[in-house]
Amino acid sequence: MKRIMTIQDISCIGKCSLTVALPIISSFGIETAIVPTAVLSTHTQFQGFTFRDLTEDLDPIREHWKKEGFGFSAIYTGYLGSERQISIVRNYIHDFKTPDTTVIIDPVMADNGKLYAGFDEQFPQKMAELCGEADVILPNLSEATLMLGVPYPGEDAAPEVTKNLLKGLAKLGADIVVITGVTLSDGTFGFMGLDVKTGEFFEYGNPKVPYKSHGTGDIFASTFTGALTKGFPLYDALKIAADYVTACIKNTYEDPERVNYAVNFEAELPFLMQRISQK
Ligand code: PXL
Repeated sequence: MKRIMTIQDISCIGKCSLTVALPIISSFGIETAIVPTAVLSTHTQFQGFTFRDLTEDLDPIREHWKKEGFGFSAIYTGYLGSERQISIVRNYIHDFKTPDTTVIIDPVMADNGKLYAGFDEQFPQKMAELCGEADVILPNLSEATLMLGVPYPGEDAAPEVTKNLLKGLAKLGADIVVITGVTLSDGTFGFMGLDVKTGEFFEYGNPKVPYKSHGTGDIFASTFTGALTKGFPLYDALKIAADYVTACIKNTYEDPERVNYAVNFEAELPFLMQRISQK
């Protein structure tokens, strides 16, 4: 069985980071090895969340895994709580990346043009440096602009603006750069990407559902990581992720009993399974 390492926090309530990465990657039939960076009572969109920093555990976990000789098909990182954790992640990549390991970095730190609570203004620069270690990066528009130090153009940014951001991100060093949550020229909503080696742009979108919630970036990145590791070609893996996220948002939008802090990703796991089986 293939094994993916994912490094991010546990938000006990919030349906984000590890609490979506684990079920989603597992549903691809892939072992999910978790490196929990922190335990929070909820994600940071709530007031008064608790935060147990697990930084001190990260090096011992890495050392033990090294000693045991564990290998990984992919290393996927999401929310990291501090600059120190970013340097520790570098050590994980250094120790476990082989020619058969894909490094996927989702530089989770912002939405709607604003950094999440707890991050200082230096953080995006450090995250940008970490992105140089990745094969694939998956920022949203806010994260892309913060890492490039340019103004946030808003969710309805013109496709030409997004293309220019992709050209900027290409300089960070990853082979494939993708911006999620963007409006395409035909009015659909999805992702735009650039294959840095070939200079080829690509995009895919679905009709926009007028509903926004938290955790959708993590669902996208987890699904993409699972699908790519399962053997789907890059563009197909991105499309599966976009379709699943759209299904989750739509399901939530139509649910009169929805919660306002996350999407109904559980209810659409059968859709994801069906989508994967069409390989
Ligand atoms: O979904 C991204 C995310 C992950 N982890 C934590 C968060 C957020 C977004 O708010 O607060 C702790």
